[in-house]
Amino acid sequence: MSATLTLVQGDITRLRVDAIVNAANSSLLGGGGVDGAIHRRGGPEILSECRDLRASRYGKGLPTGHAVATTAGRLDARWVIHTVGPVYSPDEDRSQLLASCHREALRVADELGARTVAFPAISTGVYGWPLDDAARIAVDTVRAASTAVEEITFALFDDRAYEAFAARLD
Ligand code: AR6
Repeated sequence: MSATLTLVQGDITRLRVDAIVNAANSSLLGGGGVDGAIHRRGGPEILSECRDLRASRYGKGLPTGHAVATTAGRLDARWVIHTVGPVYSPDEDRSQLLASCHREALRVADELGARTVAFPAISTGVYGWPLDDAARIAVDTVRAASTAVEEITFALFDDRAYEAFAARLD
């Protein structure tokens, strides 16, 4: 059975879901954008688990397109699933890496037993991915994924992102 897709406009850190996906960077040690918001609102427990991951499985950092879970700290979620989107390049097609972020995040969600998962628009901020194309990749990938997750929510921060994803869901 495939998951129901829902769009909401607003701050992903306000959602009550089993798992919130973070558009992180390889260091796993925080940053700006949605990553900064998740760490700020979720509190220091998340960073502490990220540091443990860097000291163990991910000594060289989390590779682009991969995903790993930590606690969600004080967020209204059980887990944060960190994934690293590709930086957009006009010269090189990195779509498979962006698709992989979505697939891997859902694979980790399945391992955890998460039934409701929220994604931000990965790579569309600092990493520069054009919104329409990112929406196409994100929606098509989660639709095609085989997962036990029942509800996937895309949390879009502003009107432009919301409209790009809404156009893709029609
Ligand atoms: N809730 C939902 N979406 C948000 C929020 C929020 N609270 N805040 C921003 N967005 P970005 P990236 C949107 O830059 O492009 C970080 O520094 C934002 O409007 O957060 O994957 C990391 O540490 C945009 O549409 O992530 C990395 O270094 C989308 O989230 C780097 O940025 C993604 O923007 C990752 O860049």
